Amino acid sequence: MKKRIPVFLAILCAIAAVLAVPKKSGGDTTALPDLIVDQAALRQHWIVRDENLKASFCSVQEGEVTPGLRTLLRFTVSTPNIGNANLDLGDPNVHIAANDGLYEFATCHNHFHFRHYTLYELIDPATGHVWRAAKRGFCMIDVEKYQAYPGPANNPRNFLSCGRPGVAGNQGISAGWADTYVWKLGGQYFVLDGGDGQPVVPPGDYVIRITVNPAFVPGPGEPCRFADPNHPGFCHQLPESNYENNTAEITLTIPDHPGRQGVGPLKNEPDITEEPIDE
Ligand SMILES: [Cu+2]
Repeated sequence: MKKRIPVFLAILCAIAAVLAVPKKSGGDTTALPDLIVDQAALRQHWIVRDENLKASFCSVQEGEVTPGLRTLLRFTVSTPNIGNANLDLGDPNVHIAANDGLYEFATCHNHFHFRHYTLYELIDPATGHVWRAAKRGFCMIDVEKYQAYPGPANNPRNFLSCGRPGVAGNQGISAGWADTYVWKLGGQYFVLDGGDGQPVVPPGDYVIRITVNPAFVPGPGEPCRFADPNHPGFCHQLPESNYENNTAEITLTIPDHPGRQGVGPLKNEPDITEEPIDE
């Protein structure tokens, strides 16, 4: 008996240790961001209208849009992080110094942009033709809380600054927070009248498809930062626990003559005289 008690205790301790260790480290290693696209925000915030685009707008310069009266489809994109870890990119200056290809300096915005953060597509379901939007880069920060986040409601806001050369930024999206690009911001539009060199978008039914952290096939010499576990050969720029929930779509009808007041949930919103940019 005297001998068996310590053995029994030792076994208990060993079991407790085995149970405790994976619980702790497992919780750490499985904590990952999970980016989604807020479908409701997209559905509730779009407009087709005629707008006067100034030559001074960054989106006009970056998107190679001919200034003047253009017919646009504007829309809002919000990308919440519903995972159990922050998406933490830190200071873009560090990424630029490391030459890792994640960031570039956007001259017109005077801050750093993440490349290929979100894919904006306008699709003609009849032909499959895809139009691209005017937006060229993204600065990821915590813009607003995501009300439908299933986790704790008191997650702190951590990421607030885009950064520029010599000025440290801190980019990312905290768990429970969303980065939101409202419809008024530079580049949050498709040009429908051919004014950006793409074909004219005729009136009819279309799909807006937004994909955050899209899958891509790396080109020669391009690193595969995070391999997609379900789609061999495809890679992502950012880590996530689930790459299958990264897309949202809405269908809409593009009218023949939207006019200045416009058509869509945001009709009658005031004109944009100076283009706000993402900060
Ligand atoms: Cu910007």
